[in-house]
Amino acid sequence: MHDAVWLNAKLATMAAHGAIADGAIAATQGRISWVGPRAEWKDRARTEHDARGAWILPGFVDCHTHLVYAGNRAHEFELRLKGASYEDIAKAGGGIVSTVCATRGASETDLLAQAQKRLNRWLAEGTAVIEVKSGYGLDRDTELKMLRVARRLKGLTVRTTFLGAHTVPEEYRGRADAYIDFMRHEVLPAAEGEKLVDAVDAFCERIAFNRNQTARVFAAAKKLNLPVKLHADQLSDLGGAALAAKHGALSADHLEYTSEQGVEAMARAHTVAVLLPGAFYFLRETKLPPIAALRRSHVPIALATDHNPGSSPLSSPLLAMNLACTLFHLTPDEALAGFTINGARALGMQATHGTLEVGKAADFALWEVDSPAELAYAIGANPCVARVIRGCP
Ligand code: DI6
Ligand code: FE
Repeated sequence: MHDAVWLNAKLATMAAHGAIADGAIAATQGRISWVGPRAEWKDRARTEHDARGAWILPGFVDCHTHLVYAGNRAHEFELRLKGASYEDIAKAGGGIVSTVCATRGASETDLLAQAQKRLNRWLAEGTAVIEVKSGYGLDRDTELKMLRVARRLKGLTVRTTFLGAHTVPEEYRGRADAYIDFMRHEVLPAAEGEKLVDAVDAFCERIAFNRNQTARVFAAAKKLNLPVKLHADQLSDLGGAALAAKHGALSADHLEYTSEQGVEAMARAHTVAVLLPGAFYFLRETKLPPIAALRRSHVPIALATDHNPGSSPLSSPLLAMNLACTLFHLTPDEALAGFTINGARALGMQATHGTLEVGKAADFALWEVDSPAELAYAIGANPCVARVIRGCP
């Protein structure tokens, strides 16, 4: 006897089963306990739901966000429209550092209320897992405060990533190496001590940290047995993707300036490519990530919103998929895989999320569309009619 079953559904399993035109999916104790064609469903369930012909997809996995922060950067948007570049603004003391100021000044309660409110948009669009980074604190108390807020978010599964190496704060200006040591020796161990960290990330870029500094952050993560990921080659080719691969990173993210060699290194290391079309669009970047090379080398491609107040104030997985298709020429199938199976891989969660398969979390969403491709096609529509989390509608 299963707890619940959904009948009269079309299933996009994102797994070996592929699409099932007339399917059934059952959940028991929060996990998928049966999935297949309706004609083969012979079991019974305590509750029967009629999906009314909706498509059921795995709950989306947004594997790269900076959801927790205070304030906004609308003013910088105006400056950029007048010709200033993202890097100019950062060098003049704006950018990430201005969000750091606002975030340091906000209480944990306020940060949580703001982030939870933002999160509603992801919930409404069928999201089951969201990754949330720190990195707007850059001091011990605020980094921990951000991670605590992330852990307290409700409505879906949250994965936290420590991004202490996001940029150098004012008080360490000109002393990036000392700052990295502070993060490695004090802040990361303190955060890990409170069990606030699921992975460690860094921003390897001209306006942030070099390869050597990034490698030292990775070494600290390794010592604590934490997986790593990297903001790599977003604004310039610093060899970030290859560095991430060398350290066995779960993912390398952005990748606009990544070389062929970087892609090959990622393929060998099974590092997932996380593409972030929101930042590409909002910064009016023109250099495309190496999509053809990624496909050729069979590097799994994940997509994410990169939601943050500076470079990607994007709160919609659906719009991110549309942008990935229009700007990066991904196919709708690739975009859907990017927010399901490959998003899960980018977080090391492929055993529990990303597909509709027996044993995985019963986290899925019902969509009123004729085909899954419509989810990547429509702009600004939200055809999500229901979300199921751990088997509960
Ligand atoms: N790359 C990004 O796109 C975000 N962080 C990063 O390392 C931007 C963060 C910000 O501008 O506030
Ligand atoms: Fe980011």
